[in-house]
Amino acid sequence: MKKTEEDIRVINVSKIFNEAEPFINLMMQYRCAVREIETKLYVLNDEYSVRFARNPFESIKSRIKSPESIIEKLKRRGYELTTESIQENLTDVAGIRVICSFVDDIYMLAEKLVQQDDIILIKKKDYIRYPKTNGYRSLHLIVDIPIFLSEGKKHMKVEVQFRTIAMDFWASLDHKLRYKKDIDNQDIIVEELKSCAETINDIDCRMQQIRYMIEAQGNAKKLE
Ligand code: 0O2
Repeated sequence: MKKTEEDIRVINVSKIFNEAEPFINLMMQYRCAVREIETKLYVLNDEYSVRFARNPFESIKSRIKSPESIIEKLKRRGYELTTESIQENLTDVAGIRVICSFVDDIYMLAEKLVQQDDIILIKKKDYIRYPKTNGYRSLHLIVDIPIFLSEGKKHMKVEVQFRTIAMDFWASLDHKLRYKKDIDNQDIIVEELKSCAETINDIDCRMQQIRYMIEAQGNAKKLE
């Protein structure tokens, strides 16, 4: 089969690990783990749309960390550049971002996901209840999920980030700031972003209240 430019790039970078094939295999396994989690989330979304006529999430974005970012993170943290080291030391090679309309749906989906008996919750960081000082809000889970390969079962780690649409909008702008050097008026931008984070939090709460009000009316009508 003809190799794509992307294949060639991954092979070249993976040579740094002195073991191109195991590295490529490992990336394939992380992709499989992402698919497993995505399927679980889509199943929950389908169930809620049929049973309760609503979708708990709006969209899902998934990514496998690029080989360059894997190398950079391992080096920065002083770890070996091996496939074993990737699995032992990095928990965000496979990443899924779940974008919801309402904060309640974030906690509901996260709970339903970790309740499933093949999932093990390794770590939870609740930056919604406890936002970062810059204003960043999201719920992060690191989960262990088995994938079933021809040679047997393998446990993989996946990072799942849950955010509202508004939190995602904020985080993508903040991300640009974090990766751009030499920005003028950095202090003003940081303060402005912090203030926007508070406004967004307020809007998320108000949207949630509106939904409660609409749902309460719907329930009252059913009882009439
Ligand atoms: P990228 O490019 O998005 O992948 P740990 O893994 O627990 O040892 P880490 O990696 O700091 O430490 O974990 P944490 O705090 O859970 O953050 C992981 C990811 O959350 C980041 O990945 C970002 O995607 C996101 N994140 C965390 N803090 C912020 C923030 O202040 N602003 C924005 N926009 N995103 C944030 P990466 O690898 O840093 O980046």
